[in-house]
Amino acid sequence: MVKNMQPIVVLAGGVGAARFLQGVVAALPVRDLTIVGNVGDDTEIAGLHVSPDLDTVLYTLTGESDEERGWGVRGDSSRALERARSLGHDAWFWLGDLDIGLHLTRTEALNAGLPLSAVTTQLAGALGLEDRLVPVTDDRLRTIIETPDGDLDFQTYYVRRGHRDDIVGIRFDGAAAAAPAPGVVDAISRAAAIIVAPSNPLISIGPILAVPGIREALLARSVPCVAVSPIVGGQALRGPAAEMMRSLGLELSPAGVAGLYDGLIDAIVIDDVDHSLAVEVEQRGVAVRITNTIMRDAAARRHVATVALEVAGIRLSA
Ligand code: FO1
Repeated sequence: MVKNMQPIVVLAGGVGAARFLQGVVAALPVRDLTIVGNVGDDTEIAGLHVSPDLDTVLYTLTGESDEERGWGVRGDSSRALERARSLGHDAWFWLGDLDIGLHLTRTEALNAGLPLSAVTTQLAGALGLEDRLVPVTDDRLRTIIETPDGDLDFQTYYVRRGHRDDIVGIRFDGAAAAAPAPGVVDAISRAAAIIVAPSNPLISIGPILAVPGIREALLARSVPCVAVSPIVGGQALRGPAAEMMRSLGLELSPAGVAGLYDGLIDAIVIDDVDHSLAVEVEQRGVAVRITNTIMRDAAARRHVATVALEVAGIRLSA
């Protein structure tokens, strides 16, 4: 990392963001990259603090992730969970053995009083992450999915109940009282560019924007902020974004995404299949770049990242 370089800040959720970030890292061998991660999905499983989105980014960028699933450690075993299940533990949330090792370490450090950002830095350093990964806040923030039958915490909605419930609302418990983690606002304020990764705008980027100070820092920017649409051809690239947006009556298109980021982004990268929507997006005052955004392999991830960085005015060396 080169000192005194202005950081590039990426607001990131889970799998889509992690794959995009692989592209960023490949496109920018020399960089000062700050990844601001979502913690709304965080959960406690049998007392262990699990941070799925932070871990997905961490495992992906350190080459450990399970590429097919997108989360967890590649080739991980499940002996601990099988043992626990045989002893009566209700194992609805799959935790591999190596992953449990990380959760034990994180939980112990948190219980000893270390903030999540410091623990994340420690874990990232130990696993060899070269970039700065920081949770948006050290405070407790949890995404709650409001359904006709009551409130569900995010992982109960998503994993335990298989995201089949209708959604009447989404809220971020703890957000109003949360403070940005150390360095987050500073990184946004000093950034050369800000990128919103192709993540679910409601439950991945939403919790980040809900932390007081983040939206204000973004609104105060004098550098480009560019989003990559996670909605392609009326579908989400991954996860439940499509059914959530539909449930809430939101327009399921890059224009709908641009609307959710109203005032916060200057440009959005959309997929070739959505080219006819460019005018509608531009009418919202957001510039559009059209390209193939499907991030199937390393070359495709690098391509999407390169385009987003170029749109954000970042010059890339050949
Ligand atoms: N997703 C599942 O669909 N089922 C699981 O059992 C599961 C376990 C899990 C454990 C650790 C982790 O970091 C992620 C895990 N995920 C699982 C994925 C996670 O629910 C989602 O990736 C995010 O929370 C959505 O962004």
